[in-house]
Amino acid sequence: MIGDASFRFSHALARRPSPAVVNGLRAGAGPDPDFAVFSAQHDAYRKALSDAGIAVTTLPADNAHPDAVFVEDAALMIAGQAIILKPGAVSRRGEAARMAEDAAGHVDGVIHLTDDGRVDGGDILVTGREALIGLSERTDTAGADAVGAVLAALGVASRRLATPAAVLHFKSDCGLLDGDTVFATERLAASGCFAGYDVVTAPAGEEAAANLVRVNDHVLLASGFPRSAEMLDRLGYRVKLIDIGEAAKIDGGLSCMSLRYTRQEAP
Ligand code: CIR
Repeated sequence: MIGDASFRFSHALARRPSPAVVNGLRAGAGPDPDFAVFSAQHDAYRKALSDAGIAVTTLPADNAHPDAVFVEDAALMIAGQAIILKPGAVSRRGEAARMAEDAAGHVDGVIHLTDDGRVDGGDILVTGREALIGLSERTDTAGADAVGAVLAALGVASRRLATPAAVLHFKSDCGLLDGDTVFATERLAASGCFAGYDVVTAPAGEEAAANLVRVNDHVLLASGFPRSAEMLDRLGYRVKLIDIGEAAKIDGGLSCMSLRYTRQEAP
């Protein structure tokens, strides 16, 4: 049982964007992000985590990997461990080794996946009960099963699910509101993958708002989605709007710019 540990955290790792971020991967042919604006938005993002009571460690930029600012895809932090993942995009594979070095010292242990396969952290939603692992263009069955086996050894149940077609990551379409409640797009919720959970559906046309992040008592929501903000506010959540417009140009969301975890206290 993960319980509130799925959204209550003491610490986070974030990586400063590098100037190479302008070359980040994107599905469409949209414009490059502006490095200076991206950096300022990243500063505000980290401040929002701090305001929610998180001690944020800012890792140095990784100039060799344009997408390295999206740290969530390289590791899964759970139960005091950093599970080092296997990013599915060829240009992102080196991010995992770098994250293994950077995460050591912040967690009790670093676990490497030994099996074949590919898995991005953006495809893993940890709820209060289990880890939901979406198969996608970046995460294959072998990768999902490899993470599932490690999670099982840590006492965490997991399920393998489908990500809607043409959606980058499972979590592009959902975020956790509390251990039993998810905010999700209609297209993802319609798959039935959240049966047994309370589901708040993102308003039509605001699908990109779905990747919100619950951190302690705050819900971080990308700005520009007024109906989502109003809906969540009405439901009693403390919504904090964050402008991540530059990250969005290269398909980045809120969850992917930090690895949130709880530092185990020494006995
Ligand atoms: C990529 O395509 O890999 C990056 N440009 C964006 C990754 C966003 N990661 C995430 O949503 N977990």
